[in-house]
Amino acid sequence: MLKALLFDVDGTLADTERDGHRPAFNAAFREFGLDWEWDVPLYGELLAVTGGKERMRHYVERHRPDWPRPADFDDLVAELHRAKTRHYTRMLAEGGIPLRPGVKRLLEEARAAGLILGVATTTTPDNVTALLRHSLAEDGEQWFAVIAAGDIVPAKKPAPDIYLWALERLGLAPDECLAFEDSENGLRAAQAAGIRTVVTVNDYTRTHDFTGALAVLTDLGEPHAPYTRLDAGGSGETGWVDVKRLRAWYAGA
Ligand code: XBP
Ligand code: MG
Repeated sequence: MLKALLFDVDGTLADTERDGHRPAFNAAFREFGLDWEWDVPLYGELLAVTGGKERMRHYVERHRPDWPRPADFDDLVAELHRAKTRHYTRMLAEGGIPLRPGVKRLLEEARAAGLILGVATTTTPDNVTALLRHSLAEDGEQWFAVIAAGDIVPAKKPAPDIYLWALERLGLAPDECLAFEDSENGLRAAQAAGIRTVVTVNDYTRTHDFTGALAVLTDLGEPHAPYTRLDAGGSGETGWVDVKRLRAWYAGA
């Protein structure tokens, strides 16, 4: 029986990467006097590495091999990342980044239907709290029975660890849940944990390989702005994701 919905955050609940995380990284680089600048296409490449600290290390290795690394490079990365989190959460508090279409509607409906809600993300816990508070509801954090985020597991997506951690906390089996993801790394993580997954693509991820997803959609859709289904299983279908539709997909209808 379907008991819980587990949500990725970045790219799934909101389009946070291009206009949230990316400028926050750049603001941190400027603050530290670094001439690193992540433009939109470069950031798309860097997203292959999940986790902000891991992404910065990867950038230096791949794109700035001649940059003289200080002896305390790991400390610098940690400091940069703290600054980036500060910039990012301030951006959310100041104007917010809106939730994607259908997200708030589905969360409200799922709660009312008695489904358990959870978060499984590689991003920093403070970022999740800020997004839920400023873009969902003042008490948005309380809507979720578990918030699995950041460094609580050492191996980030596509490793299944963050999902396995959330399942253990909830005391649920993978086949009692559905996951929501926007990226191939996210889908692989959920699949490796044995959780069937609905994918909503965005500009950075629409060319990813989503083989094995339960459904691949433009977004969750609203009655006045329906999604288009992109996977071969239901290509061209339009609609909006509600609990009834999720239960049908879950049951294999
Ligand atoms: C999200 C990420 C994160 C964010 C930045 O991936 O990869 O690294 O880009 O967050 P997913 P931090 O949506 O698959 O969870 O800087 O806090 O790591
Ligand atoms: Mg994501």
